[in-house]
Amino acid sequence: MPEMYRDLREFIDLVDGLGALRRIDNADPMLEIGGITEVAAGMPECPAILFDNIKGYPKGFRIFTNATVSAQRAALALGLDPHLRPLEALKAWMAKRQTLKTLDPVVVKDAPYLENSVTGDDVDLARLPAPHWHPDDGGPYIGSGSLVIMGDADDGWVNASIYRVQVHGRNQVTIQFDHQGRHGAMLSKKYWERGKPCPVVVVNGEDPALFIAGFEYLPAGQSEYAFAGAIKGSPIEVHPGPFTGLPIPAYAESVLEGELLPMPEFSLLEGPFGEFTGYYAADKRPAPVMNVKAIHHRTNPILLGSPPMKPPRFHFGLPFRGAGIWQNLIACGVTDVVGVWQHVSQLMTVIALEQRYPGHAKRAGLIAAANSYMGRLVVVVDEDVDPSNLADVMWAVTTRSEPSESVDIVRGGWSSGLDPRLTPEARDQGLTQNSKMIIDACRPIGWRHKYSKTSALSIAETRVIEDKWMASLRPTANP
Ligand SMILES: Cc1cc2nc3c(=O)[nH]c(=O)nc-3n(C[C@H](O)[C@H](O)[C@H](O)COP(=O)(O)O)c2cc1C
Ligand SMILES: [Mn+2]
Repeated sequence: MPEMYRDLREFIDLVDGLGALRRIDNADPMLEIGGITEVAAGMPECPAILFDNIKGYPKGFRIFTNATVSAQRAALALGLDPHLRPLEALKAWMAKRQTLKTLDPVVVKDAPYLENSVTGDDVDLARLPAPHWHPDDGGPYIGSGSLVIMGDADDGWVNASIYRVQVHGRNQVTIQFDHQGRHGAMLSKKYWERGKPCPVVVVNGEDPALFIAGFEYLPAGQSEYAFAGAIKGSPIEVHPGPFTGLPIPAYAESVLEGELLPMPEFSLLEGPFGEFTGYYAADKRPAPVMNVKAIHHRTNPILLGSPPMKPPRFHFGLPFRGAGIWQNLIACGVTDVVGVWQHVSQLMTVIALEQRYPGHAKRAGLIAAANSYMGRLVVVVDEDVDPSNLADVMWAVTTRSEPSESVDIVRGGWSSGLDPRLTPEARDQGLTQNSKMIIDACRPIGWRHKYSKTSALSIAETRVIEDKWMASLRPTANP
């Protein structure tokens, strides 16, 4: 079992130990931190960055970005061996996720997040750095990878998910729900219908297991804390917030406590904010307002920043939603799947399988198309092609598919309002659907045994060569 971190600080130490951390001083939260983060995420080694001495802020008030953007660090965050190859890491996660046992959080007395507190009139969000991430964003966002905590007005359910949080002055922020099915939207509505504001906590600088849990589609009633505890193999330690009483991760770096005011009576114009597609999806729109009643932070707090960026850069270097599709295929009885991957920030899904019967590849492609959120492209390849390697996938597309025979288009599939290719009319009517192209890039099942033999090394042969000779090929081989 690889080392497990207690909090964000320990995770950063582990990243440093892997040689994947860069430290940057004197960057400007106005566009520079966002720009550096995006450029770094596009580099082959995709380093994580710890910003300190941020322009306009005292030393020690730090921002950490690209936390889990590489496959290696996504594996590390999941408690998997960071040296696994990406597809093996995703497979290990798929297997771990299938048997995950949730672990309820435990309440502890000590809470480092309370080391420094201000309340009432002393609350001033200018204390904490909040970057302006992309040029046309509507303002600074303290919450790009922050966790938003809310409880059910009647029972003990506590929800903890990632929603973006824009700063609007000394003591107000907005929280943005993509749609009314978000648990945060449902829980706040329940308070509002009773004429009450909804107690809410924004956790900045949570540990990466909480960040991953906050992105998972968990059923209503289930706590992301319990899922994060299962990832870590030990319960999340929480301590009730002095203002809200909501359980807050004890080792959170910084915390905003307050109330979310009822819509539509109260609102502020939110956004726009660059999305993970690499585009803006909407103009400024009304969003619910949180009155911040208290700010707590550890000494020298670290903000976990995770801005959406132009693809293929994505918050998570392992395509977690691809692991979900892999599980869907297994659940449907599709056998012989050797791998599933997603490229272009989830917008393209690839399945590799060993074809056993006519229709096998199409069956897998249709299931993946049905479950590919926003994606327009599904490719099915043979077992000798590594689905996580886009060059290999395109080699298969260009040498094994015949466009006049191998392409199907399914209309009216699952997309969202973030899709830049919705027509203006469809967008106005809320018709957020797109079509999906399925490319069968497998050798044709009927004559696959007569197909030209490949001259390429197989995946296994490649591994043997790598294990024996890779050291000689590295730049450090010839001193
Ligand atoms: C970095 C990041 C930012 C996100 N921003 C938002 C957001 O602003 N609004 C939103 O509704 N969902 C956002 N999401 C997606 C939700 O966190 C995700 O769908 C989650 O499963 C929702 O949880 P819930 O079912 O408890 O509402 C974001 C996810 C990530 C990883
Ligand atoms: Mn939830």
